[in-house]
Amino acid sequence: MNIFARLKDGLSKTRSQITSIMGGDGRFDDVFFDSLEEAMIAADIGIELATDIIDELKQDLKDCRVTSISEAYELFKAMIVKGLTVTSLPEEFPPKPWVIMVVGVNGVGKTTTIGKLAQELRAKGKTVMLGAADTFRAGAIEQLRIWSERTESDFVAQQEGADAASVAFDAIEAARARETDILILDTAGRLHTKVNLMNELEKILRVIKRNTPHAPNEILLVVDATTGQNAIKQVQVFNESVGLTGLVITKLDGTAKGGVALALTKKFNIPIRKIGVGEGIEDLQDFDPEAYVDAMFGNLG
Ligand SMILES: Nc1nc2c(ncn2[C@@H]2O[C@H](COP(=O)(O)OP(=O)(O)O)[C@@H](O)[C@H]2O)c(=O)[nH]1
Ligand SMILES: [Mg+2]
Repeated sequence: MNIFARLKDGLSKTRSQITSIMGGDGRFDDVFFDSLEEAMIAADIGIELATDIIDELKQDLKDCRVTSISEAYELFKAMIVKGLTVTSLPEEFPPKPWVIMVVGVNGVGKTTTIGKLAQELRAKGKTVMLGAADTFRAGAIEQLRIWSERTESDFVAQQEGADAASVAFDAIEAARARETDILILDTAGRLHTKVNLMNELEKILRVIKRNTPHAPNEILLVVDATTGQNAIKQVQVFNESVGLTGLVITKLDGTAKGGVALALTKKFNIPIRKIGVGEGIEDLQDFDPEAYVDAMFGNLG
């Protein structure tokens, strides 16, 4: 199954709801608007945003004198696309290394995303190093090491329980010495408390910045699409602590909850850099708002 098909598959529930509403007999009545709103809320767009979208749609229908459902459908989708700010990962520039720090709570797919990203960058001919600054579990270090082998990337780690900031420091030094193009740092998602976790991330940041003022160039938060509205809380907390430059939304395969991409963009205006649509090495995509909105909201044709 190709990547777009997999994304569509996950979002099929929302899509069939919306197409059946939009394929109705064409009256813009309360039933129409209510069912559209419900379908959006079921897709995890969030009540606030769904209500805003409906209000804006009602206004647009009036302003544009739209009378047919098919025109309303296009208007609706264009409105959604417009609301999605996206920019792909910037091309790296000197001095080397370009440093990407990856953060997020446990289990969202950080390490897997790093592996996929390394693969993509290697395929573009870049040299990549992975730094295992998630020192919380030996398993986490080993998992990243395996990805480094699969992607023929360099690997820097210390033992389980080591100071994460010290690993980050070593990795940056090694990447500079080897003139590596891109260093990607994995980080922990679970310490004993949220305060500990944020302190650790802030310390990593301080150590990186002191050593290499241009870094990190990117701080990506990975969020799991299936966690729903809880993702909003995660973005808020990590953004306050470390200042995010981009989001990666994972597990969009096999979820009907794709609306979270919209909810996050609307609330934080942090660009979605990548989306994850499976566990495999090739299952990382650029976020294409039009393709995404088509996958989520369908087509009548
Ligand atoms: N279906 C699916 N599974 C994913 C995706 N990304 C990661 N996973 C799985 O999620 C689980 C946790 O991933 P991991 O990278 O270890 O998360 P971490 O704790 O944030 O580093 C693993 O079983 C991954 O294979 C995705 O896009 N789709
Ligand atoms: Mg991990």
